Amino acid sequence: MNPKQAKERIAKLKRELNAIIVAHNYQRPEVQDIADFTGDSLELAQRCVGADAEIIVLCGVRFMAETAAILNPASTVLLSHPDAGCPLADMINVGELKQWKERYPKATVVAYVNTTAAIKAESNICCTSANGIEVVTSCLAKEILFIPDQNLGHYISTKTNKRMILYPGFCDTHAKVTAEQVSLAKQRYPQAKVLVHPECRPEVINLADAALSTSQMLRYAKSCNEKTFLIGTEEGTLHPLRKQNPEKEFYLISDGFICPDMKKTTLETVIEAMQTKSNVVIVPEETRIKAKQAIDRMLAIT
Ligand code: CIZ
Repeated sequence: MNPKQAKERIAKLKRELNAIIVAHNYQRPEVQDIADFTGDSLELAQRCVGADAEIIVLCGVRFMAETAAILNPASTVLLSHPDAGCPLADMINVGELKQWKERYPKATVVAYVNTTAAIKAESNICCTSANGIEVVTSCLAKEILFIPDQNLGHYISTKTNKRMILYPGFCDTHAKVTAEQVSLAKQRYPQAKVLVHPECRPEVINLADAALSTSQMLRYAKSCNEKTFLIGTEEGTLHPLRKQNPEKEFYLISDGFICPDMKKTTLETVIEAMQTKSNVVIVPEETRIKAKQAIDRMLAIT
């Protein structure tokens, strides 16, 4: 099937199934282009709330599809590839979280959305890379147990006055960027604005002009007068950046900024999931209700 046929097939399946397709900014360009809307995980979570669709096809990774299922119990959520997971989300399990909670009984547990539904259900409130500072600042407790991304947690700790206990998880893809790569890229494009994701290492963030989620990068690039940008996040983000700003130039800080799980989804896997109604994401009701409370607390302040 060529790309044109694949797109037509997807459009037909969407009508037949009363489905919507949502895609993360890290998806392949052709997958982003067939989506009803794209965004970071906060935007996807918000846009899915009350979605008037029998089926939501989530082009992203499993924790994102779980979030859509938690917020939309009346819809069936299909993940765009059965094995699209998130190594960061898998770095903490419920047993480990319970041990950390026992060690820090007074701490409020703030869970990055890159966690499983079971972990969200054991947490007080969720956050994303776009609203982490707001969420942590809103917590009454002085002590925050932040899970599972230590780099995002460290970045938030520099912007708030909380005592942050950081679980030692990290994103393989963002951890690859080094301060040396940023310095080299800046030598090549001295006038460029450097935008990195807060999942990057602290020494990388220190060299950047801003640490932003992907949707914040999109807003920043649009409103900034600068014409050249060095980007420190997964390469999929270059697609909307370039599409929305054809007069500007965007370069990755270094090659190899690719999340293998995000790239598992193709137009063919989307068709397969829709045609066979497979990869249904099911969150047990007890877990869903508890996880939803942590997500709702986040949405209420964002
Ligand atoms: O929050 C998200 O969706 C992630 C993982 C990255 C981003 O900033 O879009």
